[in-house]
Amino acid sequence: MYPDVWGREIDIKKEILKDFPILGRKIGGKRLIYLDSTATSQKPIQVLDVIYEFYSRSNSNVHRGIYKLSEESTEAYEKSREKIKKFIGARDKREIIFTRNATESLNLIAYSWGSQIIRKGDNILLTVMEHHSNLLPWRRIAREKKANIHYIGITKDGRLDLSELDNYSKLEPKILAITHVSNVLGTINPIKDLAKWIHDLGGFIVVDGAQSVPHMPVDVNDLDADFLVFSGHKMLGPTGIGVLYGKFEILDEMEPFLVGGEMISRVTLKDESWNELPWKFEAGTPNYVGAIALGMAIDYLNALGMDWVYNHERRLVRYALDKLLDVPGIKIYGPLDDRDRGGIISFTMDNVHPHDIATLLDEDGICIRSGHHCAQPLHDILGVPATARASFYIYNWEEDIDALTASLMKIHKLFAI
Ligand code: 7TS
Repeated sequence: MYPDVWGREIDIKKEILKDFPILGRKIGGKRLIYLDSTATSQKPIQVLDVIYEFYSRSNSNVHRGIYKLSEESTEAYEKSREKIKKFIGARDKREIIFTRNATESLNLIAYSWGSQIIRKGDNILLTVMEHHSNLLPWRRIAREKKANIHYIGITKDGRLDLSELDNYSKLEPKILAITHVSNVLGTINPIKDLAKWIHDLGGFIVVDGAQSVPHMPVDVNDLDADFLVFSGHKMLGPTGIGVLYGKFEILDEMEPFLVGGEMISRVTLKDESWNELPWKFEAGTPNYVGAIALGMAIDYLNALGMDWVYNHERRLVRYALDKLLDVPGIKIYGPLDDRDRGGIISFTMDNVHPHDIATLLDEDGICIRSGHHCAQPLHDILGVPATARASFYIYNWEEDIDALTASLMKIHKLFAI
């Protein structure tokens, strides 16, 4: 039992499951068990309703009309920005830029700011556990500017190898671009310590929060992150809406990424000047309905409380690690300690390809992802081309893990030599 926002005791499990219509679906006659929230989360009815309601009642473009509908749209859009600001502990709502997703946010930072501050011979520090989205934009800018890329490696148990930091200190990296939580290993990285480290060296930290912001309390001021990015669709929101947080003084100095409508202050036939923050970075008609629906997703998460979300997943991870380690032939990647691990478990099974695992689990209604999860360099280091990955969110419970374990036991028997 759990107190709801009004302090009533409710059965939280029933309440949550009732909010996700898709989870009532059957796959091949079996209950749908969704264990792929790292790729994208499911959406509660409250978020779906906002989208329908908004298009049915208030739809009109933002920041343009001076008629009632347009004022309503603009107000709802900007209110959502305010909610996001509070959710991640930003100081000023001008520090919140709406983008399409984490990938676009990272490209924006690398393209606009990276190209302003990176010079020939500079050092950019990444980690070997980055998603391609936090790897390729930096590699491109490094190639263009003739800068150097370096990678912090990992230990055998899938944590960052912090013993390498002394060597990197000597290089005085200008940027450390790092994921908060690995989408393969589940490792939660010590961002606060690393921010202090890079700031003491005169550099900046870009935090990929795609797998942290949906799952745990994140406070940009506490972390002292210069930038933080995340995607709405991984945190109960719709696709096509993402966020870029940046410290005001940095964003203010940055040149825009895309140019065109809405991001200007004045255009003549000869020259132009840019709009104020945050609109300088929001060229063209934004996904305002997506932003408003993301605001509702944040209301939903806030009603549960991010501490509850984090503790719920941590309990599931502990339970899953214990259960899965009992399946013969299974190898789990990443830390086996639930204290610094998010709700993501990648694994392989002797004699079975991860794609076969995913296909066979699908026959039991269980959705997991298999492949390299857009982290191919990390898989090279792990020495496997692919892994199977189960991941958890607020609508998963121990019975989902029991079902996963039972199916994996069956698969092991099928392939046992
Ligand atoms: N960074 C991390 C750490 C991610 O896990 C992902 C998506 C992204 C960035 C990119 O997010 P997007 O919304 O811009 O696509 N990760 C995954 C995954 O692990 N499986 O599917 C998408």
